[in-house]
Amino acid sequence: MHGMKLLTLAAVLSTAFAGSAWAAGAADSISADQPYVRAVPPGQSTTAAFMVLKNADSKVHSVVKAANPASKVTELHTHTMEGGMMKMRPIKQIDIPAKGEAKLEPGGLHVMLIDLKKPLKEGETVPVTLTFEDGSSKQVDATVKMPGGEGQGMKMHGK
Ligand SMILES: [Cu+2]
Repeated sequence: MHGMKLLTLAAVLSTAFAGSAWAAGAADSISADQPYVRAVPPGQSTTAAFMVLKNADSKVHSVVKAANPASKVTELHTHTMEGGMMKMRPIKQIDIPAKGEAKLEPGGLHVMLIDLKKPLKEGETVPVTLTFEDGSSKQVDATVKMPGGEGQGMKMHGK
């Protein structure tokens, strides 16, 4: 009887501890505004997801991984100027400043969707899962939209 009580108490304590640890997770501090995936013509097998990530916390958080069911590969990318040409390259993480935001937008940071499993239809939703530096994660539902007249940066990615 006595042993049972101790076990129960230990379980309650560990649950409470885990609960508070997760409550302070990065995912709880981050929100995603206006997430969308760029609609691409049939035959184009890569596209990208854009959004504004906002950090309500007083310390920096980082997206270290992204995943989605619509493409075989998902990467975090940025654009850099190389010899007067805009080029995309994979990056390890996207930092979201304390009480600040990180803009994922055409010509800048983005989540790259490589090797689409099937063509994406406008209006369709792609659930993008972002994983943060502490292992917490968040699902962001991105709507497939036609590009609003931005540049054609995606073309340089090849494939
Ligand atoms: Cu890219």
